[in-house]
Amino acid sequence: MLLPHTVTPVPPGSDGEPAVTVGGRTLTRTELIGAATAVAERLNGLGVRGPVAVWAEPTLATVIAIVGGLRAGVPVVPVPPDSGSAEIAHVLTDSGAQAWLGVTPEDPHGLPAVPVREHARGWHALPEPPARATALIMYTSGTTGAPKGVPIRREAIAACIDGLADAWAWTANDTLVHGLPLFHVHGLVLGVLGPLRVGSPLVHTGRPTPEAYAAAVRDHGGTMYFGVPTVWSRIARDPESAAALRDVRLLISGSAPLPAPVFERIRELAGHEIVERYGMTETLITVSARADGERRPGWVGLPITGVESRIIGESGEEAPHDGESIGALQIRGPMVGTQYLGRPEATAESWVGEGWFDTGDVAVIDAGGFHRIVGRASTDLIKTGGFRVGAGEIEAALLGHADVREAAVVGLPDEDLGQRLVAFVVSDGAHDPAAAAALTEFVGEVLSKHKRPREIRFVDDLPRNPMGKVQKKQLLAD
Ligand code: MCA
Ligand code: AMP
Repeated sequence: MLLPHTVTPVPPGSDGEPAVTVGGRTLTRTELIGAATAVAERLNGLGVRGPVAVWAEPTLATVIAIVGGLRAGVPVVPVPPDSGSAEIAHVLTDSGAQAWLGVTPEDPHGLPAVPVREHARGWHALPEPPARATALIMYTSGTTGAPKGVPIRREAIAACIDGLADAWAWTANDTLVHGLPLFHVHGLVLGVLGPLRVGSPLVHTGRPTPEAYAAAVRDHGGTMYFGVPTVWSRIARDPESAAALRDVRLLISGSAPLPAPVFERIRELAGHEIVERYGMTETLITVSARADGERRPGWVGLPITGVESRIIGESGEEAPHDGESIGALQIRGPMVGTQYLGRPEATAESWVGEGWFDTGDVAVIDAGGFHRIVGRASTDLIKTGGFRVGAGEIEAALLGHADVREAAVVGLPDEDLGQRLVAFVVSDGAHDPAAAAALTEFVGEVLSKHKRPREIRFVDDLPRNPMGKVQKKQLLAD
């Protein structure tokens, strides 16, 4: 049995079936279990009990490393392979990572590396770690400061995947296709551990391009597709690729709001109403439209099995579920996390008692229980191409540059990315395109490539209120 809390037993007779295909190369379930068990045996042999970092490139070796860590009961910390120096150092220190598992970055920060061998096999029966044990530590941005670690329990992963399997009628007969990064909940928990638990093969396309999604229907018989809204809006602009998805079973969107025009265009071109679902790193996926139910553009569906939700109005009282009243969305359920790693204050701010998590999203719920996400309470958490980025961390990175005196980052509306990172900068240096490019590059070296501003606007000063606080609403109106 492979990871009973996170992955179900192999369906009878399916050992030789493809389990995971990445970059055109495939491992059967037997091969994956053997290779991951060899990793787990190695970790046990070396006495590694603490967290292990995985450089989460989209490769078979990454999948083996992560499943191996889970088999050994050692928390896995996926590190974005486009991370800059400060971000890697932060994630390693904050998580207390003891080793790299598999590939290491250029600067491994003094940590030892435990090799991952694709062709090694181990067959020991390993004891199952407790259901409450931490499977993954995932890093996610807040409005200010460095990203926070979220410990994700084995039982939370199991509850999330089982709830989604029910909502989407997801079975071992499906073939899941996506090309999302393996260092976030979407691509990793849903996108890799999901198919392993359900028993459906995974085809990872490397990058989520329209052409690759279309080709996976022909080459692999894909039936279920995951994408962030940017992926679906690119497919909506590529009629040929969209038409290739006509006969698949389900198209699913999440991580950011799916624009209604994209929903409509995909319906026209592919004959599908996209299933939208909502979640967070801290809660995993909690709300979704159902495969056998209504899919309403602009709405994210119903709580999945075991989830309770409520909206809290400005008075602090629960707002009615009338489809119009707006409130702060709070969630609780078996897939919801319990804390930010080593941050009791931030934990107390977001976990507000009795298991309720305050999402920071503002929502409406209708009488039938359908949810609509209206927006975020803070303009400082930005979603760009489905990536969650804190304005504060980019501002801090920019202020680390010798020329920068002041910086304010906002997310401006963008047809392709949902929001586009724009930095307003007061600089002592040159105010030309070369200086802007140098600042962009600087952010990419310190943080991650996907946190680079798309645009730098040099200004003489930032709009501030009498208290000296930057008026971001004014920047957003620019
Ligand atoms: C990007 N480029 C730049 C800049 N930004 N160049 C200069 N300056 C910049 N500021 C470059 C890129 O490196 C790339 O170059 C080219 O421009 C195009 O970039 P981009 O437009 O970003 O497109 P992309 O690289 O194709 O990426 C789009 C994407 C990506 C594939 C949709 O954003 C993505 O993978 N998003 C998924 C995020 C995700 O999984 N989120 C889940 C978290 P070159 O072409 O040379 O490389 S949310 C979650 O887990 C919860 C629980 C949930 O609900 O799901
Ligand atoms: P992350 O922790 O990176 O997964 O980001 C979580 C945030 O993404 C949520 O708090 C929402 O703001 C946003 N989000 C995720 N799914 C959706 C969706 N379907 N519609 C609107 N926003 C979403």
